[in-house]
Amino acid sequence: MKFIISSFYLNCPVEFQYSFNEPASPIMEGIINFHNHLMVVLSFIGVFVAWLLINCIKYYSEFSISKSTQFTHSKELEIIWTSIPALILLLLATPSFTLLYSMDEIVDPELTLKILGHQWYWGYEMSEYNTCYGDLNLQYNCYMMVFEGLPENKKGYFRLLETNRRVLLPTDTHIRLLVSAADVLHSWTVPSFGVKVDACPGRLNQLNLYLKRTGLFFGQCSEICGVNHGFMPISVLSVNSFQFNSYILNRIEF
Ligand SMILES: [Cu+2]
Repeated sequence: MKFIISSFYLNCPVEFQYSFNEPASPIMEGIINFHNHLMVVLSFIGVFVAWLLINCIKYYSEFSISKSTQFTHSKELEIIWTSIPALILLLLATPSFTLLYSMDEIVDPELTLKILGHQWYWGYEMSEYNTCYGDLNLQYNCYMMVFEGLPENKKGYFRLLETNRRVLLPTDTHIRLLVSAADVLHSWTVPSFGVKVDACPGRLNQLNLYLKRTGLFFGQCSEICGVNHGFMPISVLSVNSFQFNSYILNRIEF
């Protein structure tokens, strides 16, 4: 069973895209807000520095000696140009660290998804259901589907982003991601979730994920891992928790 809805286009990269994908988690909303906040400050600094530079060229060049000969040093100016940037950095550090530490916050998770990076596909496992319901096959690998392998009507499918099976996740649920790798370094990344977590062999990385809306989300391995690094995409389908449970228990795969 495959979902094709045009609004899913919001969650994957599109041609000439110059902004972020639509956020699906509070973390990504925080990242976008911080980015917007940062860009305002950045614009003011950019304009101010350009203005300073132009003025310096204009008034302090070797040809306009009248002003530059009289000006050698200024203690006041040095205090100002040290303290103001320090103050700006301090102002930016506060929201930055707040966001950074909120990402590390682990809320008591209801569900754990184990992610294992391989050369060159992703392996997934969800053990909670296995212990409750025995033979549910919730350990699977996701390989990229080559364009030729996509269903007859290719409309709505994304080249180099589709996988043979999609990772099913519930919305409004605290999910724990446990990420590791079997061979070399990989990185499990989904831009709409604001998630980029390194998969290191011999090491387990933990991350909290909370999805706010349903949708089909795409991501790619983001740590160079070999020749097929660009061909191990991630596709996640999020549905509400009621649907999630019924799909899992009825063994419906996406
Ligand atoms: Cu890779």
